Amino acid sequence: MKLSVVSPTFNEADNIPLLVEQIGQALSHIDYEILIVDDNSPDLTWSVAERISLINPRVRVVRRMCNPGLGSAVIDGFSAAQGEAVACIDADLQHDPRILPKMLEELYEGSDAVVGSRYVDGGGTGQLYGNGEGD
Ligand SMILES: Nc1nc2c(ncn2[C@@H]2O[C@H](COP(=O)(O)OP(=O)(O)OP(=O)(O)O)[C@@H](O)[C@H]2O)c(=O)[nH]1
Ligand SMILES: [Mg+2]
Repeated sequence: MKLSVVSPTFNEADNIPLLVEQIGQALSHIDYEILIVDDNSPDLTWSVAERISLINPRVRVVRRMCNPGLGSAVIDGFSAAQGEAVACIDADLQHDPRILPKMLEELYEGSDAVVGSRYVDGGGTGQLYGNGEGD
């Protein structure tokens, strides 16, 4: 099952290279694509992502020029996704991509949707990659 990881972005230029690297490490044994859905960020997040996409075919960029917003960016990403499974991850490094394989496993086992949360058993706000304020 191919996994499409959608990441909505606004002014995340500094985080994109690390995000792509961390997702790549987490999904090294999984077929996946990353869709960066950017609302024409003034810090040129879309440009950073496009440059990465030139050397990493797993990365695709959706640059949106109108009707910005987090919710619609995720929906657009899911619409453009080519995987059989879709995931959404913040680009600010507050979500740990290392739980993605476990989430995918849950889908394999029959779940329709899987949610990561600091409030469930085993969840937390550990200082794994980001600033410890994970959702
Ligand atoms: N495309 C798009 N992405 C957005 C927009 N607003 C926020 N994002 C992205 O959505 C993700 C979550 O945004 P955050 O502002 O970190 O939201 P949050 O994690 O709930 O809030 P914080 O606790 O402040 O970090 C990040 O990857 C943002 O770059 C938007 O208007 N358009
Ligand atoms: Mg955040």
